[in-house]
Amino acid sequence: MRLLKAVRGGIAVACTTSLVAAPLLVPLAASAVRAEAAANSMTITVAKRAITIRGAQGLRAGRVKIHVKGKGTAEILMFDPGYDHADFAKDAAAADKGDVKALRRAIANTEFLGGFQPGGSGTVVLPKAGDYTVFSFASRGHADFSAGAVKRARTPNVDGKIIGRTGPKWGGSNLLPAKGTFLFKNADRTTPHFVILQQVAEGTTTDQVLEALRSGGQGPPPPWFLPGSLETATLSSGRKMTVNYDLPPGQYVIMCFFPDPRMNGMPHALMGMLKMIHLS
Ligand SMILES: [Cu+2]
Repeated sequence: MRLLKAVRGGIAVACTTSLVAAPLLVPLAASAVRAEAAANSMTITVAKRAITIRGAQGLRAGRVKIHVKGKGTAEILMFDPGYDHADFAKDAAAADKGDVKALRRAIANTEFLGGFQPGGSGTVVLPKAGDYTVFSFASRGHADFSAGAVKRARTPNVDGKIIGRTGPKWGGSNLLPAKGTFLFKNADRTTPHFVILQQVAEGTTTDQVLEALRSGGQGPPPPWFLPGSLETATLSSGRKMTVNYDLPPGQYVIMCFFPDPRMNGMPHALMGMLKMIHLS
């Protein structure tokens, strides 16, 4: 999971080194925090040493509003019986060093339910009453919480869709408003995915991006690389989340760097999971 971790840490992949580091995501802080008091919601703060949760008391399964603060992307996870955060952390570290068996084990025993980068917000769906864990590649800590019986909630209105499909490839909207909420759904039955939206110069092709990623990131950033960016946490097959965002208008490439065990841990973007969209 090396590349995945690198991206998570903002160190970024290949050509994107030094570039993904400056997300322009406008924090939706104030309004999100106020809304939290009333709804099935919580605020997660990711620090280097610890992850803390506010508002998880009395939380119910089903759709939960989440707001993330701090230093890293928060991932909501649900583990299979007999597998826990310690196992996951160990397998993730081993996978990071190229252990594909550990990568497979982590995927097989973990439901990735989504999450957000610092300043980000949206909704995830907790499938059932039970125990959940918040994890971040940017933190040594983790946080556990429990959810009660499923509470039915209205599906939020969305302005567009980003869909992971078997291939792996991207489906969904070609055009989104520059500010709004998108649905991210993983309809790929074979593997988890996450979303990185990276702004690029108008007219940039997926071939150009692929070439830059494969070149290994030596030298200055490519001229088409622009500052707008957003990332989500990972979703397992069949899961979905909604993501609030506010980005500069323009052309964006959608990428996923989740490592594929069938390809010896190659990130999906390098397998060609790239798509161009426009935000206007
Ligand atoms: Cu992927």
